[in-house]
Amino acid sequence: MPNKKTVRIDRSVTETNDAMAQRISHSLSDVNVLSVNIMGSPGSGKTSVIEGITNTIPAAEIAVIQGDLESDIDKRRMESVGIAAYQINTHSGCHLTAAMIEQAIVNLTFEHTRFLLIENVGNLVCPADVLIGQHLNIVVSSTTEGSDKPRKYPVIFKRADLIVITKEDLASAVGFDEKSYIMDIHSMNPRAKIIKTTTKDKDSFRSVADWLMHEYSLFYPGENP
Ligand SMILES: Nc1nc2c(ncn2[C@@H]2O[C@H](COP(=O)(O)OP(=O)(O)OP(=O)(O)O)[C@@H](O)[C@H]2O)c(=O)[nH]1
Ligand SMILES: [Mg+2]
Repeated sequence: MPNKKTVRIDRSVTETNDAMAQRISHSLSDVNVLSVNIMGSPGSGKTSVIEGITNTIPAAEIAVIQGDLESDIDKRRMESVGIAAYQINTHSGCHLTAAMIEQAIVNLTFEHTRFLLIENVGNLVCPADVLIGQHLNIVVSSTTEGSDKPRKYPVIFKRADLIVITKEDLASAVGFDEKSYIMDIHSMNPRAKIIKTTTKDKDSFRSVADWLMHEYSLFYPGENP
């Protein structure tokens, strides 16, 4: 009887990705850049959050990598607020990978950059477990998706350092149960910070910018923005 051989493709692919992700985060640390993986459902408001923080953090200090299946719509939105952006189109891929980020970084310049914001492909499942060289994870979660999302998609919420609840202006119209949502988050990820925003109040994004600047000061003491 022939010997059985097991080929562990998944494991080796993950190891290669994770090793590359680690190199990326170290390289960014070397130049005092904080990288943030921004995840959330399609249309949850990820790009709007990045636009919102430019009222507080100068656009010159932010570089953005945009991940979408197709189009450069979000890249152009970034450029219209003065942010240098690189668009990745994954075509059928439901998440970014470290190799994609490495390619993007080569094409971006980081002269005054302190924050590299990576808007992942809109999806509450696939991006959760794939390292892409981020120092921190933000999950953007809109009231219109429903307050049951943390319980249905716990992995991504457990990974979050910050959860931004967007579309606060629509919360009562869609019956968003904020109390149960926050209780669920606290039970699965007590260390996650939660911030509520709405594009109807531009000041609501200041707390997100303040959180980013605070995290920056913890990662790079003495290099405060
Ligand atoms: N009423 C309301 N609409 C919002 C708010 N934030 C975002 N939107 C709208 O929601 C839609 C999606 O917002 P985006 O910021 O493009 O969402 P996204 O997560 O980047 O979307 P994808 O990149 O396509 O996954 C847009 O029409 C926004 O104008 C908000 O706070 N209130
Ligand atoms: Mg977007």
